[in-house]
Amino acid sequence: MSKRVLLVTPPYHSGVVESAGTWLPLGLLYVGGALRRAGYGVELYDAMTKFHNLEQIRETLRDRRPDAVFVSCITATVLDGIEVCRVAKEENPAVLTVLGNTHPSFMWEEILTGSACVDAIVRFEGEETAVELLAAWPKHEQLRKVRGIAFRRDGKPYATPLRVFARDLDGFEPAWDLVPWSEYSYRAQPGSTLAVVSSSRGCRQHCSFCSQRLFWSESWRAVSPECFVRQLEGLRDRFGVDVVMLADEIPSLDRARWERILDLLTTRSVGVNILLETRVDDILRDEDILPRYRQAGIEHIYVGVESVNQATLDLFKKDLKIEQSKRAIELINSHDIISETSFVMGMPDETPEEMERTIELSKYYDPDMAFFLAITPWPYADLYPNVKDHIVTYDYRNYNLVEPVIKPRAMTIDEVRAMLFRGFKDFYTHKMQQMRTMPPWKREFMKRLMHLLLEHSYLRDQMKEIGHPAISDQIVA
Ligand code: B12
Repeated sequence: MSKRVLLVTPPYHSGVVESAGTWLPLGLLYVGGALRRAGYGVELYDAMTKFHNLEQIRETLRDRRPDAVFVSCITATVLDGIEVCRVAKEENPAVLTVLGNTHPSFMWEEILTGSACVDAIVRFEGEETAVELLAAWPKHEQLRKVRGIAFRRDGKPYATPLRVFARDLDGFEPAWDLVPWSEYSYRAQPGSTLAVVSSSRGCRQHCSFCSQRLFWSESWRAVSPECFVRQLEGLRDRFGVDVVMLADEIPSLDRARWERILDLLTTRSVGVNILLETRVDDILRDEDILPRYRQAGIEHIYVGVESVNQATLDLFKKDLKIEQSKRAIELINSHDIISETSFVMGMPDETPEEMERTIELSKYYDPDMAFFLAITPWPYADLYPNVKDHIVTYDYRNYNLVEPVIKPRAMTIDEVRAMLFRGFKDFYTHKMQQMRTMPPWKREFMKRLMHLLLEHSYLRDQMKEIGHPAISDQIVA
């Protein structure tokens, strides 16, 4: 009988992005699709979305009795991912436990040294590697021939040479039918069915605080426009999906391809709302075709501004000027699309005055939504050596862009936390004054979204802590 694999998300919550909706684990679904095509039995268990705790996870594992448990972990979720493996081994010592995604890809040695409950790690792109790993396990001689994995050999962590990324992304298809669709919704659009989809993989930008350029080895590959748009139509027709978040780092990198996608979405009246992230310089480049973005269904664009201090931008290697970011946000706003950006604060040399300036300038930039995030030192990112002496906690659960992990020379951690919160409070108080002048659909959207953030996100508690529940009351009023 072929092996049965359970795909699991770690039971982790940091309450930022998750507050706006429930998001399916696309990476695991891609791996699931490849495993199934290779003949394995596959089930999905999204413990994170179900808000299950470890005891519920234990019961589920007892019930489903998989031969292998595959867990997806970023840095913030890795400790909980390892806990899932521990419980799986307690329930069945013979189960194969495998981790994949960013953190294990880079930190395989640390994990295999410290966590006996993890058997193997799939490094970087997962589809082909996962299939070969399952076929080879547990024969060490065969495992050594599988590219892109790490496991313990003679009791010591051992990694095989890396795999070349697949050339044809059209050949990969997520196991969409494993998804319990009624569980995935975008709360800002009540009654919606939400999917996360991918039209390209990789990043060529050099942002030193981010993991994604390194994860994809500076490459960028794309699904063909026809295949991507067919996928959206399939999700709409088979599962009633009416809103999608693009998981791409930069979907618009290749302008000709991007225009073709916009054309197909429009001429075929796909009718699915699209949320995406892109680069400031792509928005500036596309000024002449921004009306086509809107016609194609794009209703929300996140651009990474990160800092308003040019020196910090240079350290982050963001390669864009403050005025360009301001202009990109203006363009998004003027095309009736929701604009969102984030401001990263808490670098070692940052002062309270600079943070205040960032908060003031966030209003000058004027996105519809702003996030004030704590700089987080992924231990494998280029920025790490510049900030490592200022780290105050090595508990990866705090590495979530919410909790400050770096202490600036001139501030305490509590002061940083308070300043991040001040950013939210000042920005959204200011935003509320503007809401009256927004087009009606945007105003309604903003009301719902701000209410959600303040009711469901980590901000609500902080509001109470400092005795300022007024913002959410004003929004719903
Ligand atoms: C969608 C998304 C989410 C969804 C996650 C849904 C889910 N359950 O997976 C939501 C919105 C909930 C989310 C939340 C957060 N996210 Co997020 N998210 C993304 C995003 C935009 C896309 C990820 C994706 O689907 N990629 C497409 C798939 C195809 O690629 P992939 O995931 O890498 O999967 C491939 C391989 O990694 C591998 N693989 C992956 N998992 C596994 C598992 C196994 C067993 C195997 C064999 C292989 C394998 O195979 C896959 C196919 O090749 C990325 C940014 C980006 N552009 O990638 C950020 C990103 C992953 N998120 C990030 C962060 C920080 C967070 C939050 C902590 C932010 C916050 N404070 O809210 C939270 C954590 C919440 C949580 N509980 O997990 C960071 C992680 C940084 C890091 N290196 O640790 C990223 C990279 C954003 C960034 N640029 O900083 N996120």
